[in-house]
Amino acid sequence: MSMLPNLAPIPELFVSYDSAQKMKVEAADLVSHDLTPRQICDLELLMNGGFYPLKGFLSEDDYNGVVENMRLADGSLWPMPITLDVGEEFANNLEIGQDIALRDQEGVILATMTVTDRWTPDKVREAEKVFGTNDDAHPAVNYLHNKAGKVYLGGPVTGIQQPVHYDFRARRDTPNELRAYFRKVGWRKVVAFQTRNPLHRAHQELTFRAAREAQANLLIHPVVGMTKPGDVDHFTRVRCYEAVLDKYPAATTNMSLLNLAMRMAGPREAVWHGLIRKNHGCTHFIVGRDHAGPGKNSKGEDFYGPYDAQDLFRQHQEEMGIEMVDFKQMVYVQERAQYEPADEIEDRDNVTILDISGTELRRRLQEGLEIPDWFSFPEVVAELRRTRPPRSKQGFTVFFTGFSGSGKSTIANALMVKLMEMGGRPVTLLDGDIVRKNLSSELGFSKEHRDLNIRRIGYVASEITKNGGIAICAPIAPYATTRRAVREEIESFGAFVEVHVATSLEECERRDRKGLYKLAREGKIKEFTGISDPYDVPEKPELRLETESVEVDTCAHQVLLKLESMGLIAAQ
Ligand code: PPS
Repeated sequence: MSMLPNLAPIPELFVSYDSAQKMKVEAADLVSHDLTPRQICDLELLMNGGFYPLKGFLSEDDYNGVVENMRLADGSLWPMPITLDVGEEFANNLEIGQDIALRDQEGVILATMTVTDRWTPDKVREAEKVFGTNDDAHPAVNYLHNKAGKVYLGGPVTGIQQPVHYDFRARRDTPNELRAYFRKVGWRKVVAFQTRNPLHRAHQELTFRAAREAQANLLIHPVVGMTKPGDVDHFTRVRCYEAVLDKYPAATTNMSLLNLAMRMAGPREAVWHGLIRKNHGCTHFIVGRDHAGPGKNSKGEDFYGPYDAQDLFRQHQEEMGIEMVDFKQMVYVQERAQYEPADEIEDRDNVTILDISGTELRRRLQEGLEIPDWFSFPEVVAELRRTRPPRSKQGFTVFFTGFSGSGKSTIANALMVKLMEMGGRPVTLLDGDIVRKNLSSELGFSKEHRDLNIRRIGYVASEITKNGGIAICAPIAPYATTRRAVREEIESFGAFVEVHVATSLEECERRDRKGLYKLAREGKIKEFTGISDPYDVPEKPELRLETESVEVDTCAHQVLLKLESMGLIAAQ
């Protein structure tokens, strides 16, 4: 990677204002690609120099080099494939050399791209090389296999305008804006702190110490693009960060928001984060334990070793031109009423060391329990409590799945009236048949239509959950990947309780309450679940209901008990 003189402007991909106005008009005639939320984040950092030295979405040669050995075709270090994934049909209708318009989700043209490359990637290889796994429990592997388009397009990008952000505008800076700011205030050394979580006292202490050790100023540089599913939303986090900023000595520290779509790729992600911060004019970068870790794999194990990210960063830091400050884990020593680095406490046996894990913090927030002053700042706790009221006051979704005639609707109805009897939150039933009548009347039973149907249900349920209500869904929902996508959408707002109504196919067919199984066996209904169409049995539902020779009332009660054990409703 070529080195830029410190704090000189970094090359951007934008054209001048006048050319942009002209291009906007001309680009209206081009074939358009509507960017996904992740692609919008990538495009923003491509255009503003955050992803320097990239000049566009990766070409096939660059992609192969990045996947295999973290290098572009010209040898520059770059650890993360930045690719434009599209559907096969769209890709097949393009000519190589053709310009396309890249639009945001409202249709605004942000850039054009000359398509120089089109290829079908080997996604299994990409996942293995970049993320070290093909386990779908890894968010980026799941994205690659289940969300990203089949074909990649590569080529140089010409920037017309930045994606528009209406929130926290004053806190968003391009690399050149930050570079100019550092020049203006005379910050020669800057330590960047990457985060996707709220900051508590331990973080404040460690960032402060990191800056002091490096004799540098501090830039809190949180990610507000896409983070890990289930994270605290960025609106809440930014309000929390604002409160913590006041705790640093005046004029030593600043905060800027980064619209990055994280991949949670651990070691490779750390190197990527370092390059991005170098581009933003920083000289040092804090890398902690399990940096950008994706959580546990499907066997309950960590994807990466806790210090793999630090090791990989260390190997490349000279070439990158940004120095790592390794994270000291800070713990609270009660007798001395202060935070200290865990590895520097010599009188360990004679002092009381206190810590609260992320899981424990979530539990305390969920249950409305005390969060001590030594752990966080009162302003931060107040913000978190505002956004995350105790579980018994949050919205949630109960998602029944099972064969036609398994008893989903009947149990869902019984559950609905029991919840309404208890009161407190509005309850909406999204039963399979009702939805097909009101929301999805044009849809049939192909895989594509079933997915669309379930995604619509998921969307409505997520809105209900977000706004504090209870959504009860009762479709067949035969595909595990679609159910998982809905779970992810809903879990960012509240609990998702999957209930597998496990009535056997034989029993459903024996009951045949609507006479549909008979018709399906006679071939008069095609693509019938269980007969001529697949059903993925849920592997780990929150609850599995056996319905044979069990009363409906008992089944509904079992769901209530589950909800109670999850803290979603008060004890019966
Ligand atoms: S899906 O797969 O989740 O979109 O299905 P869903 O919307 O729940 O609709 C299922 C109801 O439609 C009737 N029906 C069929 N089911 C499965 N396969 C085929 N081909 C089919 N054709 C019609 C059936 O009565 C289902 O009702 P339930 O309530 O599940 O018994």
